[in-house]
Amino acid sequence: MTPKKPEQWLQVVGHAGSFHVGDYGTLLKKFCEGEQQCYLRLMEDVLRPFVPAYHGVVQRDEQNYNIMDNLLTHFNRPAIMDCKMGSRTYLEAELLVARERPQPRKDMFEKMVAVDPEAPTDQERAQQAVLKTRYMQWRETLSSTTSLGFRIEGFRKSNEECHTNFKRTKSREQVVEALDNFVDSNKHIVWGYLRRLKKLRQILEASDFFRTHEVVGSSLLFLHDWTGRTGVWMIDFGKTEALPAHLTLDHRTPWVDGNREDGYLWGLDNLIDILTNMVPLT
Ligand code: I3P
Repeated sequence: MTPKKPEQWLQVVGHAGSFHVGDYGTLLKKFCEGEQQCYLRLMEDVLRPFVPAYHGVVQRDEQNYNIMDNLLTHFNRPAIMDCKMGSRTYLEAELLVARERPQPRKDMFEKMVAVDPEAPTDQERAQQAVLKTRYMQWRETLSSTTSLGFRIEGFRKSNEECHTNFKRTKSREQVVEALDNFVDSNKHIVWGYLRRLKKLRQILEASDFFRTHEVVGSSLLFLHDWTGRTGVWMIDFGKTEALPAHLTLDHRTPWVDGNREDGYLWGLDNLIDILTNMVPLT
């Protein structure tokens, strides 16, 4: 797959049709009120330098869009990678809905058997459908989400080569191989990413926003180009939810139903550790 237009490679790993390139270096993303609330709060938080700047809402063809900075504009034909963070990819709220009003999905059954025909249970096979939470949990254990607290969703290299086949990328070795391919074995780029990720970890540990939100299905967007410039930003807050007033998260404690923990920092610790082991000791 070799997408040519910015619109195409922006959504290499996102929901098809969710994005447009806006004017003046902006990106338009299909409106989601929860995501807007997150961006508004993030603009007031210490995490602000680690998220795209938010510029409000615009309507196009009767569809509302959130306007944000297009992070790609400051790079020269960048390589771009999306890593979905956390040890869980569905909200506790989604689990509740699945229990109270189960709605098995045929599209997810089909996606499941396309990867592993043996995966569905007898009941799922009879229904030719699976619950979304069951599909998401299966995807988590198949990939590195459960074992490492993050997974590579896809990347596009500067030569326009796209890699999105990471559903079974689970072990540390497989992750290292994929990351090494993404950076073309360039240690300088790995160092750049490590510096940025360590700073991000420090800021996350101090962030009021982060302490008070369940951050699920959110990604880190990695960008680098031939000039050696690197950058990492937090994106995708459609499934990031404010916690009740009495509750805060450390994002490292393992999830048990009800504690709302998402494993985000545990995943970031593992990602930093993996990248650290890809470069020589100083
Ligand atoms: C999709 C992926 C998305 C999820 C989407 C899944 O599976 O898990 O994160 O969207 O659900 O279909 P896959 O990567 O295997 O294609 P959300 O994170 O927004 O829930 P959806 O089909 O209900 O949009």
